[in-house]
Amino acid sequence: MIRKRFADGSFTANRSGIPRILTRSILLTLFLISISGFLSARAATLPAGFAETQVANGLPSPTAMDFAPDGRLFVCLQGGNLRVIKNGGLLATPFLTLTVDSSGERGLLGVTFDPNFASNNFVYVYYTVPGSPAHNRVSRFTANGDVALGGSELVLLNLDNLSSTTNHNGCAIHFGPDGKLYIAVGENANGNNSQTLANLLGKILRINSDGSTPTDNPFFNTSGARKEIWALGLRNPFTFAFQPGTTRMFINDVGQSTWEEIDDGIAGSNYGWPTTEGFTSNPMFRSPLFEYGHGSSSTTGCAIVGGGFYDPPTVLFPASYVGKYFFADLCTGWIRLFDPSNNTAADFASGISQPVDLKVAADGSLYYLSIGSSAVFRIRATGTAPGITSQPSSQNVMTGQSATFSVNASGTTPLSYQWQRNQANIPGANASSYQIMSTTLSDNGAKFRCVVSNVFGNATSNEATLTVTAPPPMLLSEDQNDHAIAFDSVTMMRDPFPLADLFNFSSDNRTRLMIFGINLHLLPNENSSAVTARAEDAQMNVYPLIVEYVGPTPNLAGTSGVVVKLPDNLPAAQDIFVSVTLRGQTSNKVRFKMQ
Ligand SMILES: [Ca+2]
Repeated sequence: MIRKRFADGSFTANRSGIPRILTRSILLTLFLISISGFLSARAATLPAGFAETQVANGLPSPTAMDFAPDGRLFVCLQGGNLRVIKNGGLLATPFLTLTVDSSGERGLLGVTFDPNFASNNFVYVYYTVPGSPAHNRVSRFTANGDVALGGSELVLLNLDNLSSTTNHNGCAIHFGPDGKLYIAVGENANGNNSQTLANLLGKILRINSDGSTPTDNPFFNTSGARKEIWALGLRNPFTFAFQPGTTRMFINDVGQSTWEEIDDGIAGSNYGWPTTEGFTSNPMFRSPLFEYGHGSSSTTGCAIVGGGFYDPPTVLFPASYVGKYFFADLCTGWIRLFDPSNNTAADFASGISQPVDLKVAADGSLYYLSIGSSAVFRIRATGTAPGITSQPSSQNVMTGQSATFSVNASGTTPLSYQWQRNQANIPGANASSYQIMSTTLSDNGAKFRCVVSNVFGNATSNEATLTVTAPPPMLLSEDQNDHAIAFDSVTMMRDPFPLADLFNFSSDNRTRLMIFGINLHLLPNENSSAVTARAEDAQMNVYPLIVEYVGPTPNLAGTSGVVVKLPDNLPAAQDIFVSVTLRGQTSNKVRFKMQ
């Protein structure tokens, strides 16, 4: 229905959208496929946590669909039948059977419902009226239950006569938040139509629901302009959508041979066709918000179809989908998701056989209409947010040892992990386990937790506490005994260790002593006052020692020197035992003797 037409006109389409020139060979192929069963609906490829079901099939050459406010789904068939899917089943009797011209891309092409449908039962359709010449028309019918009331047609707008060219009819119709009926019209494969205000082709039109023209239309007072015109410069705006709850409108304009466009629907805009296609810096034209090129990849295609903002009354999909815009490509069979906040698009579904329309349902599921499957499908979210199944455990380690925290979580994959330390993200800590290779006292007391996420939500683990304990300080003694290794002067260095003469103290015998130990490293916020020292004599009398200095020993990695001032009353000529205490842990005792 929306196939490209090349300049030489040799590439027209038949009613199934298959180029007529190719019909004979394709028909044979389809016959062979059909008898082998492959023509039955194939499943789309969906992200993890999504599933689809076929809602109805047996819908030949479908063109568009829309939900009635009561939840019934109406499907336009190109041949003129408007079918109804109600309570999950396709009703046998069409709502309406129109006599249409269904050659090429013509036919019954659009349907929508009055904002006050619940009280007035008005249904609006867009179809091609047969004749010489033919023309497209927007009419209103009145529903009587599941069928149209006989004789209820009210013709709202007859569009300009068509040429003999049967493609680019546009066709989407929707009510805007202003209660006006917007109509997307193709340019009948004549680009000149898009730029003239003298006809309605290649435009977005805006009319009142009774067919009259709103006086605030942008060209209402423009001499020579058709007053229904709301925007121009479009090629084949096959689908468009309003964002629920806003005035935002996106128009999908099918491109010729290079770019497919998502255009920002703004009154009075000129979208540039046929002067430009895709992004433009020409100030005369409104450049698209998004374009994608032609091709057969997961991000390219040939005809943009189906627009739907994910803003349903009931949100079924992950919250990250809200406010984004689904669109599809007829030829490459994918549905992608456009993010209006940054004008980028992401993959969603693929492997669909010629999608032609899509709609977000009130229950939050996504429906799409497939020409290739002659069917309607419903995509729903089945995924689950993460749940923590195994919490990280608190760890007790000595300084220098490693510590590992681990979490396990349920939920739809892929799961992503972010470890936090004291509730701040740790850069790069994005696995299910987090390890500190060598703990230090600065890690003591830190709390670790993990936030596990997927598209359906996130879960935060309990906090685990890391307790790091330093080994107790130990004073160095001579090999095989407890005689202190010590200097009796801070300024005097002796060599080799251990001291050759344990009793060779300074001349006053009351000066300073430098003893050596390990596990006496001070933290950045500590100074020598963190270390206390004491001496005991043989009678168990205790002598507090004044600690004057604690610091690393030059050229002897891992050891610390502690300078203490000896008190005057320390007895001579007997063994004195000295010990040090750091952070509540007291060292061994080492002995020395004053002469
Ligand atoms: Ca354009």
